[in-house]
Amino acid sequence: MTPTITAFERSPDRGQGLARDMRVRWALEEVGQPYEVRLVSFRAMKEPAHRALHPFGQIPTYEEGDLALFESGAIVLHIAQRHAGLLPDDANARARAIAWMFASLNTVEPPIIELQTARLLEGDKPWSEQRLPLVLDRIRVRLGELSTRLGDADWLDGAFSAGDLMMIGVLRRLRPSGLLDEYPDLAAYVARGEARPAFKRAFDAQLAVFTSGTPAG
Ligand code: GTB
Repeated sequence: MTPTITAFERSPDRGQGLARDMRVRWALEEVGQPYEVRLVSFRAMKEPAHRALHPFGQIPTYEEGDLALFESGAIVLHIAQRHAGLLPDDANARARAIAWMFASLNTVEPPIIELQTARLLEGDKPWSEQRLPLVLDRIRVRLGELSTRLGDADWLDGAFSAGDLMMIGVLRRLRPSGLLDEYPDLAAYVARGEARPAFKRAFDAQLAVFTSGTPAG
């Protein structure tokens, strides 16, 4: 059965692939599972029909027969468990790959979201100038730790896994900030992920949504 995911009808990132449907698209491409996309507007996301799929009125969602899922991490884990290619066969290695998925979402992404909140939503507050360096430093601590663990390896734990997919998806959100460039090994890690054919197919698919909705000229 072909799954259907949801994505922004008009992504605020203007086709940079920073919204969370990108992780789901990438996972589906990695395992060779065709999928359909239903584009939703910001208004439609908050309506009952969409909230029945996603209680918080967000994207992405995933529908496959009787199953409806929300949360990009849960969706990618579901895809990785149902198809070969994103999780190792060895039980311990599989558990570690899943730990990296959680680490990306619970340990690395929160300060990155904080930075976006500080800049986009709180940039005009009188305390913003004092807060921003604290937030930046919290991200640097995490990036330094991640860089130390990655070392000279190509991927976080052996072969490329759903753990790398999620971590790279999270790190890509730092692109606009320039912070990733302070860690050339992490920038190279992200570039390795982006060089994967499955990533490119997913990226092009989400970019096509943006370009098809952009008036020429
Ligand atoms: N924890 C959930 C998950 O992992 O799936 C978070 C889902 C989420 O935050 N979805 C966002 C959303 O639907 C889109 S990805 N927002 C609309 C709303 O809450 O009303 C977040 C995002 C948005 C925009 C950019 N960007 O423009 O660069 C990047 C990331």
